[in-house]
Amino acid sequence: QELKGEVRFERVSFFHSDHPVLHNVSFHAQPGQTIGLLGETGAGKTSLLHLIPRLYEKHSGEIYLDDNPIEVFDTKSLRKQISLVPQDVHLFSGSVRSNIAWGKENAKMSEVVEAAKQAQIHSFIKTLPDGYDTVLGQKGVTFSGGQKQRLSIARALVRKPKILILDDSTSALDAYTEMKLLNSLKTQQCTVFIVAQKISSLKEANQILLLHQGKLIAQGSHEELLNESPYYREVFQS
Ligand code: M5T
Ligand code: MG
Repeated sequence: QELKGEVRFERVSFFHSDHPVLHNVSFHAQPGQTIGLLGETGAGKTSLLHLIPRLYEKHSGEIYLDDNPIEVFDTKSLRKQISLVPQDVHLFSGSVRSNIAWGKENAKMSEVVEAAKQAQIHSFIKTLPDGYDTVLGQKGVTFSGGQKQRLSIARALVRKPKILILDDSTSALDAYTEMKLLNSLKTQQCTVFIVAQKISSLKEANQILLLHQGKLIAQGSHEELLNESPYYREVFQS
């Protein structure tokens, strides 16, 4: 089935073996919205996001995608339409182009370039000795942390996902590059989930979900949370 990008959690709880990780989490993301996730290390951000492409099977409560229970989707078609940029970036020692097209080997060159532009890495690639044909690790070409992150975001975008999950994927970007990237994502017809450590990365999000020890302790826009949540103000403001 083709996704529209709506995601709804209703009282979702989740355990890693016997360890409680998420407790009674409810939220509703509309197609095209940007949803920020904030919370201390171990709060459950990655676990919550991994439920969306069904990387974990057993949860209680309900998860709906476009009003259908998530269980009706087969995982293969789901993962085609949901791109997840994991917390740890994996690049291999092939060309820049093949790294971006990884998992979508039939991608046209124009699509690869478009994705790289959206991910704010195109102009850097143009400075490499062989451009998109440059092989990572050869001719002394190495990527910085932030360049790796943008390459892996380009890899996610080339699949033209309906849901894009950025799990701490912009942590190494400067504020200006991050803002340009998030603005370019807004022009996609795509729901974006973004984990960040700083409020400044999430100011423009339609909703921010604030997790604490597996519980959603606040949710709303930046302005709403500033007014309503002392924890938000104190812990993440800097
Ligand atoms: C949430 C525990 C982890 C933590 C909680 C992946 C995984 C996690 N956990 C397990 O017990 N087994 C596992 O296989 O679950 O972890 P998270 O969702 O990874 O938290 P986070 O993404 O908010 O943290 P971080 O550090 O990425 O900001 O108690 O031990
Ligand atoms: Mg995590």
